[in-house]
This record gives sequence, C-alpha cells and structure tokens, in this order.
Amino acid sequence: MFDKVLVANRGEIAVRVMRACEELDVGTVAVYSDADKNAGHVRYADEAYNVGPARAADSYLDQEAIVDAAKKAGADAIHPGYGFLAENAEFAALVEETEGVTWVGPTSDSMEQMGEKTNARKVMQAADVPIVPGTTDPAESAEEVKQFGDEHGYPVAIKAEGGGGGRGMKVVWDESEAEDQFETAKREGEAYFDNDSVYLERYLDHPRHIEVQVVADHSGNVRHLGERDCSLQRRHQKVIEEGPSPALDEAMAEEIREAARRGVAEADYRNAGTVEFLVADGEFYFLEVNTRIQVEHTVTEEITGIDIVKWQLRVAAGEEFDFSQDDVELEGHAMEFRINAENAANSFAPATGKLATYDPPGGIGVRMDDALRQGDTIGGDYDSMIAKLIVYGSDREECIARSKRALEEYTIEGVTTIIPFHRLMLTDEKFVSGEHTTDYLDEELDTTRIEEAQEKWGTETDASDDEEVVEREFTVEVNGKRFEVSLEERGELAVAAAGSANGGSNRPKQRSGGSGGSGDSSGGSDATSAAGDTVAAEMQGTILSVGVSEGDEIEAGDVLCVLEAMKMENDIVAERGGTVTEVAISEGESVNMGDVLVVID
Ligand code: MV4
Repeated sequence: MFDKVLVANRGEIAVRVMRACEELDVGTVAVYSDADKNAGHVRYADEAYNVGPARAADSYLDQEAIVDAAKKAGADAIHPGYGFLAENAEFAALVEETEGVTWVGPTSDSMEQMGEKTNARKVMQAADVPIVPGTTDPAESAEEVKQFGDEHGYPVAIKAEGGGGGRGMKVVWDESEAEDQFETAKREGEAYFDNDSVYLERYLDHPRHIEVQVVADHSGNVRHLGERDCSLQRRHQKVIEEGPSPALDEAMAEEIREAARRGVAEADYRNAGTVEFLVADGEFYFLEVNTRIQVEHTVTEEITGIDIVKWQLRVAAGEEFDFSQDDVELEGHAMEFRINAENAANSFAPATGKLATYDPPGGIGVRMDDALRQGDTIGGDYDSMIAKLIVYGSDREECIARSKRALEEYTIEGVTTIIPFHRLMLTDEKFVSGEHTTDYLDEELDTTRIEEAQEKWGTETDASDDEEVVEREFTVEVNGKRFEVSLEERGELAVAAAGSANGGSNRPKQRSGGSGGSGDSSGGSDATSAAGDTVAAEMQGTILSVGVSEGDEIEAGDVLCVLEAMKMENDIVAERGGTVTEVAISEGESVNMGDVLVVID
C-alpha cells in the first residue's frame, strides 16, 4: 500500500478520498488554488501545496503543477477524484510516466479507448452487450444521416465521438434537419472535444438513465456492485441518484449488471468505472463508460457496504479482491441528494454567499459528504455542489421518509441552496412512484412548484449588511432553448458597469445590501464603453467557440460566443443588433466573471 497519496481535487471528493487514505493509514496531500487556501480539504490533509491562482485552468487543471506538488510532497500515488483531470488520459499518462508515482484509476489507454465512443460501442458489441441501434464507425456525411433515418426512423441522435456527459449530441427530428445538425455536430465536436468525428444512434424517447458500478483488479477479477438510477436530471446534471433502480424488475437489473461485467472484462479494464445504459420500452442499451469514481458512488457504498475508494487505492497498489461476485449483496435502498448552491426557482442559477449557518443532519442512515463548516464562503470559482447528503433505508419507502427528515434538519443560511427543491421532489408523485424519466425536470415539472417550495422551505440568504447585491437579468440560449436567467452578484462587483449589448436587460440592478432591500431596481450603471455596449461574462468558464468578428453586423439573437461553465454550454446571445467593434476573447480561453467578451456599437 502507498505511503502518501496526493488528491488532485478539492471540496467534498477530496475529503472523501482522504478519509479512505486515513483508514488505510496512508498519508494525505492536498493541492489548493489561491481561492481555496482555507478550504475544508486543505484543513483535512496532512500537508497541502498551492498549485496556482483561483482559475481552474491555472491550478487544478495544471498537470505539471500537480505532478510537481506530488514530487515535492514525496507522494507515491495521485488520486484524481472526479471532474478536473479525472478523465484526462494525457494526465493519466503523465502520472504513469512519472517515476515513483502511481495513477489511481484505469490505465491511460483504457481511458482513451472508452473515451472514443464508437470504439467503446464495438467493445460492448463484442461482449454481447446491447448497444443503442446505430453506427460503430464515424458518419461521413449528412446523406448517411438521411439513410440511417430512412432505415431506423426518426429521431436520429448525432453524437460526438469525443462527447459524453451532457455534451455533444444533436437530435435530428426529421430529414429536413439532417444537413444543419450534421454540420453543427461536427463543428461543435471540433470546438469542444478537438475531434469532429460523429456517429449515429436511433434517438430513444424518454429513457431512464441506469448505470452500473464496476471494479476490476489486475488479475482480471471483475465485480459489479449493483446499479444506480440517475434519471432525475436537469440539463444533463444529475440531481438525485438512487439504488437499486425503482424502474427495473430484478430480472432486468441482473441482466444489466452482468452485461456491464462482460463489457468491462472485454475491455480489459482496471480499477473503478461506471457503465451507463439507457432503458426504454423494456429494453436496455449501452450508452458509455465513465472511467472515474463518480459523484454518486456513495449510493453504491451504502447498499453494498463496500468502500469503493479504498478498493481503488488497493487495486492501484496491486492488491486483489478478497470477495467474489456472490459476496456482493445489495441491501436496502439509498438516495444521494446533491446540495448545490443554486437558486432552483431561478433556473438553478449559481448562488454564492457566506455560510452564516451550516448545520447538517445526522442520525441513523444519514451520511454527509462535505468539506464545509459554518463561516466558510461559497464563491463562484468552481462548480456549485457544496455537499452530498446520502440517506439509507431498509427499503425505498423508509429511505424517502428518512430523507424528508434529514432535509428538514439540514439548515444552511447565507447562501441559497436547492434543499427546498429536494424536499419538493420527495413529495412529487412522479418521483415518489419512481416513474420519472430523464426528461421529467426539463419538460414536465411545473416551475411554480419549485417557487412555492422555496417560499415554504427557503432560508435566510441575505448578504451581510455591508455587502452590495447586484441582480442582473440575462437571456441565454442553451442547446437551442432560450432561458431568462437572473444572476445575483454579491460583494465587490466583478464588473463596475458592464453595460449591455442587449439594450439593458443585463444591466445591473443595484439593490441596497441586507436582505435584498428594494433599492433602485432600475439602478445600476448605464455606463457603456465609448465604443458601445460591452457584453461581459457572468460566470467563470471557458470559451468554446466565438461566433463573431470585429466589424460584423449582427442582429438580435445572434450567438456571440459559447461559454462553458458548470459543465453546461451557454450560448451568449446578442439581445439587439449592431456592429461588433471588439472581440476580446478567443476559442479555448478561460474567462472570469466580469471579463469583457464582446463590444457592440
Ligand atoms: C441518448 C438519448 C436518447 N437516445 N441517446 C445525453 C448526454 C449523453 N450522455 C447521452 N445522452 C442521451 N443520449 C440516444 N440514442 C438521451 C440522452 C439524454 C440523457 C441521457 C442520460 C441522462 C440524461 C439525459 C438527458 C437528456 C438526454
């Protein structure tokens, strides 16, 4: 076993991995950015190294800085957690090539192979795992899309070879859309994944999302640890995960679990991974493999009693499993509630603030995975998840009842969270009956019910009296769908006077401090730059593509650029026409909240 492990991550997952290390009597090394120097994972670790400024691209994603920290600390392994570099095959290879440091995860080759979606589909097919009807080679033309549609029917999904998660899929609802969608899919594949290759699948309507946890050691032993149902998602972001799935009968659940095992064995996979499936019309189909520990691994740990992270460390250190597949028993039911700093009543807009009160629940069957304490500040530098509440019950009914109790106990004041949303879901007929599909939140749930829940169960989120609270309205387009987003900016204004290219709808509304006093809601600066209105970034992120050039004549609705933030692609859309007088960003560039993107006259 290792002497010392560097955890190349932050927040709750960093503490989660360090807890496993502690139990194995392994030393822990944290890395942190300037924004995290007092963070919970730094407090928890035996030692900690600064790897750079707040911006993730310059710290948690800086591969050389992470490896240098491991060398400085004398760490003999690196665990990546999830997100950041966890599925970056190039980083895995860098660690594999670093003398004396072991990568805790699948090999970089496995990550490459499973990351190439058509290859993953071929491997699964070879293992007799059902795949979504479609191609296992790249599609070369829109004509192929039309032929596929003629043969399999519409809708057709065009998927990016390098895509995954919530990214890289275009749906062709009829033949007339084939040309445009094919070109868009290739262009976005190139922009987002540096790979314009795409493949085709029959689009399954209203599927459920079922995933199987697998672990494999170096002797080729492969174990499944049961499935998780992740069908409650919002814009491809999981919100509540549970296991076992309420939507599968035991026969299909067993079939899916064994299919995942066969596929992982065929791939000669090592360490922990998750095999994702779609379930529709009584059939299941392979979707993709995630080559990392997932946020929701906790659900599996609660129903099997197996510490997955410890087994990741043991397997990476060369140990074999000391349990057979028959020893894996799924007992009871577990749910994981992602406690995000978001305003669910306002399109789940990210929220920030100081934790005036942080009082998590406890008691039998209640697990908190977090890295926070009262008084900590939730900033906007990283993703919005601040904790995970995992609840176990002897069956789904007890799990729901216990979850209601735990969420009622959970008191957070000073920042808006989605706890009221979770409490609503536990009373929602579709969810409680287990009949929800992946489209439910995006297409069916009445948002007024979320507002009512927030009214009923929301807590004080007023900024401290001396803090300025500025509310800004934005119109963004996500995957072709327009959203009115109102973002609150607290404390030092990132941008004193970002005017707007949209005639004012994102003009800052200056409100007095305290609990959102009325203030002058139409206030805020009218300042626009001499060259015209500036369109500024409202959140930290990465420019995926730029749609305009200086001198362009644009119209309202034109996409100025695409900003990736919190794992979502956000089209930044001009709200009114004009001439582009300045393009201040370029593809691949990271931007901070308030950075000027485009100036329009
Ligand atoms: C699909 C699909 C329906 N049919 N593929 C979304 C992102 C990527 N991981 C795959 N996704 C989907 N692929 C076919 N052939 C529906 C989705 C999908 C989805 C899948 C799982 C969980 C949530 C989802 C939300 C929207 C769409």
